[in-house]
Amino acid sequence: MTKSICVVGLGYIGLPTAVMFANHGVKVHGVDVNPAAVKSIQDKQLHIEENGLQERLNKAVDEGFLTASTTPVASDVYIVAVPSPINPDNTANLEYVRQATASIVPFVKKGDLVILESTVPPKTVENVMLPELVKSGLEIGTELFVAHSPERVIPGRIFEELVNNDRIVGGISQKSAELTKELYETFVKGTIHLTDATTAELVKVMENTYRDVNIAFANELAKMAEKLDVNIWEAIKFANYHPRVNVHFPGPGVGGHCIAVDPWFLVELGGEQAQIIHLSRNTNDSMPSFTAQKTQAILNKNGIAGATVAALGLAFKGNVDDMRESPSTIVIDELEKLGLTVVSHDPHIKQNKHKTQTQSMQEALEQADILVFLTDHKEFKELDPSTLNAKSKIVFDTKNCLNREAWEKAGFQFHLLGDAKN
Ligand code: SAJ
Repeated sequence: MTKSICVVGLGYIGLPTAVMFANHGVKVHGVDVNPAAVKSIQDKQLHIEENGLQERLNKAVDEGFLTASTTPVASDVYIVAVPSPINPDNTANLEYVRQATASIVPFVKKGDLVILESTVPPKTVENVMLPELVKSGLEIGTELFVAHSPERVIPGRIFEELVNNDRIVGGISQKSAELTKELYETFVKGTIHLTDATTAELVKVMENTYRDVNIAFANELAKMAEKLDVNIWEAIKFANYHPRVNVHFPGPGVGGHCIAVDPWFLVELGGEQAQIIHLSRNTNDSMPSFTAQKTQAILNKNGIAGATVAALGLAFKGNVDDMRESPSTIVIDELEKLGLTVVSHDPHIKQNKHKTQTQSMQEALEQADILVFLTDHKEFKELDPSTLNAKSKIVFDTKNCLNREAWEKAGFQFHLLGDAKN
């Protein structure tokens, strides 16, 4: 049975999902409120960087399986994959989910399936989507099927993970879950586990919160490392040799649209009960300022005043071009607040995305009094310090991504976040 699918939201998740179904012979129509996103798909000019996406998009469009527009079209299945960000006060903004759901109501018919992919606070399907969907006049769960099927893919490896990861599918009724499973079996090789919608919502948010809390633990230890006179990276490596221990890693902060955001959903719902979760968010949010202060301390120790800092890496993590919630941008703000001048470079981020960007890495190296590595891009790991033409011989690695020995051998004074040996 080949169904037609309308995917609402053509971003980091919606577009790869749309392309994946289209590559498997399903007729897909993509919808985005942003006309530029729609045009870029029609023209096969990608607006996002993701391994393997361009080839798959070309195939989907050329074979006629993927079309796009700014408004929904009648289909058998509707997949909602729109942003679910937080407001400035850290409460959930579910307006995009509500609007996207409302936009498909005029098209749904008996037997159709509506799936939410966006990560949302538990009870969103029940409290935000269903009140819109009942306006169709269809009976929810028997005439109109509704499920939550949260994506669990990691940017940079989306296509591999879309196929191989297990999925948790939560239906508003058993039939809703079963129909969703059947649909995703078009390309998913991992196991698809069925549950109810609220459990699926909680599971997804729990997964990201687990990482946030674990990273906060590592960051707390990194801050203590200097007093303890240890290298926290080495300590974590040793601890993780234990078969039941998996301590995550410290860094200049936690970014991205997921791990830095989703725990707030639980803080909002849990209130006083969400203590560890709330504290972890605050700990991770304190890291950009900790990084800036440490940069300042290194400069002071070297007697350098009125310095220029090269912030290397603007993306929120290695090997992606995504700057959303990137701790690097907050580190830069904090450095500027301390009165330092900042120049920046990122091999994955196009020019003029950030006010401090230089034309090239070389331009940044020529001006800076200290090189601060904020993102573990492979281009940085592969740098040969002996051939670098830099004004400064001071380097601060916040991600443990450089080969300390090689940099010291090349004459650099080497500093590592979470290491007493500085
Ligand atoms: N980070 C650390 N220390 C670590 C690991 C990560 O500081 O030990 C930082 C990274 O530098 C980055 C941030 O955390 O700034 C988040 O990066 P990430 O790679 O942990 O996660 P995301 O946001 O790219 O993707 C996560 C994934 N969730 C889990 O691994 C549980 C992914 O599977 C989800 O699909 C995605 O969130 C999402 O969309 O929810």
